[in-house]
Amino acid sequence: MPDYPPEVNEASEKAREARRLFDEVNEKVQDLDAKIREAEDFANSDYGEDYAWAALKDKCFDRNVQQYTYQFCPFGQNTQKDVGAYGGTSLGNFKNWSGGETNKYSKMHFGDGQQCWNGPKRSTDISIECGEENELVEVTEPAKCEYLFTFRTPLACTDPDKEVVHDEF
Ligand code: MAN
Repeated sequence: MPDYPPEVNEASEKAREARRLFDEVNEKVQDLDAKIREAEDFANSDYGEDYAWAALKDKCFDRNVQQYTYQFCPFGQNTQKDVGAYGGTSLGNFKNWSGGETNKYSKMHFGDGQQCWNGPKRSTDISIECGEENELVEVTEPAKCEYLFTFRTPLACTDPDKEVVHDEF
């Protein structure tokens, strides 16, 4: 170590400490930024009345059909994977609820999946039914690279508390 004058040593020590503090604060800012983005994403998503459908966020459901494992990830990306293969083919990302005005939450549409050879980008339509458990019960491909999943979930069952009560006379 060369012999620097004490003021130089002091200044360089201060600079080191300032950098350490900066890195510490910077890391906190990045953490907070990520949390803000996550909260904004959540606020901008449609999880239905009482956010009930948020229970399926970050969950995925599998079903094997012939040589494929199909995976349904409700607000994420669906995939088709050759049994035993690594990775998979994207069958689309969640786009929107597509049950129409009367039954919006009975269907989901996924689009912009992996391009089909001589065909469209892969897409999935999900038909959602009432069932005792969350389960992907059927997978078909009605048209080339257009997939149809049937998903059962207790979330699609009518809440007895919310059923229309008819006046009794
Ligand atoms: C793969 C799969 C099939 C699809 C064909 C189209 O084999 O994704 O589901 O029909 O590609 O070429």
